[in-house]
Amino acid sequence: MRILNVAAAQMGPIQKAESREAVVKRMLALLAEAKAKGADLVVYPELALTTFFPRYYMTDQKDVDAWFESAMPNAAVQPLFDAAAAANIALSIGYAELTPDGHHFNTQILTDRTGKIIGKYRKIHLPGHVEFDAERTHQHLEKRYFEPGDLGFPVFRALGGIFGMLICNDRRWPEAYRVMGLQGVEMVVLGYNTPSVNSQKSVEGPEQRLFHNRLSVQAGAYQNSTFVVAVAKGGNEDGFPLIGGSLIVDPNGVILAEAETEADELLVCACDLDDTAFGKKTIFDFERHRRIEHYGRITSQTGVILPPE
Ligand code: CDV
Repeated sequence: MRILNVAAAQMGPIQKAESREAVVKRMLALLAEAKAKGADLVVYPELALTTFFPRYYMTDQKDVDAWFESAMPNAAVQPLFDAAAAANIALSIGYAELTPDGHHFNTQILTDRTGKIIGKYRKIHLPGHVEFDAERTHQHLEKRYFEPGDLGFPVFRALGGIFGMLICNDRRWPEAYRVMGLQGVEMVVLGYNTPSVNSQKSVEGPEQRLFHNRLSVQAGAYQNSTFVVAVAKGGNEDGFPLIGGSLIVDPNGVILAEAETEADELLVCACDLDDTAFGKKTIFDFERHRRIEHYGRITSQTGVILPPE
């Protein structure tokens, strides 16, 4: 048995005017609860330190850069790293990363139990658009503010297991999970900010969004025999509602825990990483059953959806 107590630290809304210091206080409260419940790892959402700023159209790069972190940890976040290290708890946190040479990424990190960053993932599937789009009910400008991640889908040996990270829209892409599945991933941690209504299809509301969230997380888990810990930022951010629905799923695709609110809420599950072994040895034995000669379209750029005749 390799038991890991994982905590999904769902966060309620963060308003535009809220400071990082105020947000970190909330993250510390979730960490304290996680410590009391014996957590080994606490996972926070995508862009956990600020409101979901890609909904705002900005033209001045200084205004954009104000949402980014040029160091991690930094003064505002250091208390969280210190408290986690004192509690012997590892962290995974999403934030907007500005690199020393001026690149902008939507990033998730994994620390060890001492607060040392041992893994980094930069979001690859950036949804949304580059320019203001009046056709949409609300804007989603990730393509304007971030570059696609340049690190691939790496996995990291940590906490006695093999960990990978995804960020939000990535969870809808089976090949993103698969690349980590092929590296033996045992737990995928991911954060998300999913608007409650599809900006391009307003009949698609929260029920449908929650359904697709569960569907993509449960399928990713089952199809790669891995735990998946999916953590939302939910609730109403300055008039823009986000789904909650954080969930922890086992390697059979079964939901072990699911958030009941759209507020700050902690889910903790004891996950036996050895439970990933059966599926990996049997149906998902990639060496024996994989047929890569038929998968060319995934990497050849020839995938097109044909219009109806
Ligand atoms: N932050 C995201 O990547 N959100 C997308 C929305 C825009 C569809 C998501 O996949 O949830």
